[in-house]
Amino acid sequence: MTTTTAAPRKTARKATRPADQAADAATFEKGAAENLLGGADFGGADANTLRELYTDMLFIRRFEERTAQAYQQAKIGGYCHLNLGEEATVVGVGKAMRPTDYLFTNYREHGYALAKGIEPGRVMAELYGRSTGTSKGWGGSMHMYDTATRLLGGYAIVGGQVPLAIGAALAIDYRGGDDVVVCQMGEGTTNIGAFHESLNIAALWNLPIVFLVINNQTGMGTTVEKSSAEPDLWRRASSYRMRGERVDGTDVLAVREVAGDLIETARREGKPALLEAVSYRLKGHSVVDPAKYRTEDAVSTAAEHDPIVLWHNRLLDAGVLSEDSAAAIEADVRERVRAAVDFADRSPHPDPATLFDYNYATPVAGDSHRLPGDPLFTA
Ligand SMILES: Cc1ncc(C[n+]2csc(CCOP(=O)(O)OP(=O)(O)O)c2C)c(N)n1
Ligand SMILES: [Mg+2]
Repeated sequence: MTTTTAAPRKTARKATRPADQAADAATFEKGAAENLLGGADFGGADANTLRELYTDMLFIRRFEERTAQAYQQAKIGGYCHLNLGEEATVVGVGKAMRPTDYLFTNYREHGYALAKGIEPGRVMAELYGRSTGTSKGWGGSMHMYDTATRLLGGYAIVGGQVPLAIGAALAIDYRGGDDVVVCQMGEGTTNIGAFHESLNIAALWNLPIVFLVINNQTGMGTTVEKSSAEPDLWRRASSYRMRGERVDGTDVLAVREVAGDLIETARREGKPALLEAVSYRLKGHSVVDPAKYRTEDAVSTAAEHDPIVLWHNRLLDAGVLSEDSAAAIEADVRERVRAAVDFADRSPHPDPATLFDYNYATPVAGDSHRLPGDPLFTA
């Protein structure tokens, strides 16, 4: 059932299982064509589900656009990375997970926090650095965390989440549970040592984890071809005799299907897997990046792969969405985003006295509570 293409493409579906990985590019092409959903074939999903996927993606889009605006108004501080262009992957993976499954992400995680079911007001409040936020306002954009929905962060250090995620998978296995860990990261992250060490351990120990590589084809300003000797990232799985798949990350239904397959296999058989989701970053690396290093071609290619425009048009063509129902969804989404911003704006700032409360889980002797300007040594 699994197929792939050698290069990112609109209709990419599934990559290969390890046994298939020697197959040549022609076989991949043929397989990809056979797996086209095409026309009005939505793999059996009903119209309400298809509209819900649209609504959820649009919500993340408008939330992120509003976030960029709030950042420019200096309501949000620190670094701020958006999921613009990756909404289909975020929503598709979110739908494929059980609520009790754990999610680790990099710093580009606002959409994942929403997809995991965290109240949008709390996500925006964290961005605003308010005490009602997911991390009580001390984490900000890159450090959202919520035990209730099992979002275990939000990591600013590239790849910081990867070894921690296999630790969580080991804990699940050790306790005999049937939850799964999804560990999201960017394609640039697949070149760090901890990525390879983690895949190796996960495969050796049969840990229930899916490594989700968001191939937005850029790490800050560096293209995947310039940073990865093997830019077909799903192939990295074969080094660890792990199942590797590639999916069109701009197709929400395809992502839901392939991610669901890998997550359920991990749950059932305790087998790790790697999923490469190919998408296009619609804007710069972070809100402050004007992305001047991009060619006009790259900008227009990204716009052509806007997952929301594609899904909107597909649903319109299939009669699942009308101009009126799309407008109603738009109005509802904008109202919910407005309410989230309002909640954040009305929420209090954290009490400075709590600044050092979350440095360590347990008291640590000599833990410095020094603030800038305080003397190094107290008399
Ligand atoms: C250990 C470490 N090195 C460098 C950085 C600076 N940095 C932040 S994001 C980034 C690029 C990561 O690209 P990718 O993994 O593709 O993720 P994307 O931003 O595209 O989601 C780098 C080098 C960092 N945060 N941490
Ligand atoms: Mg990237």
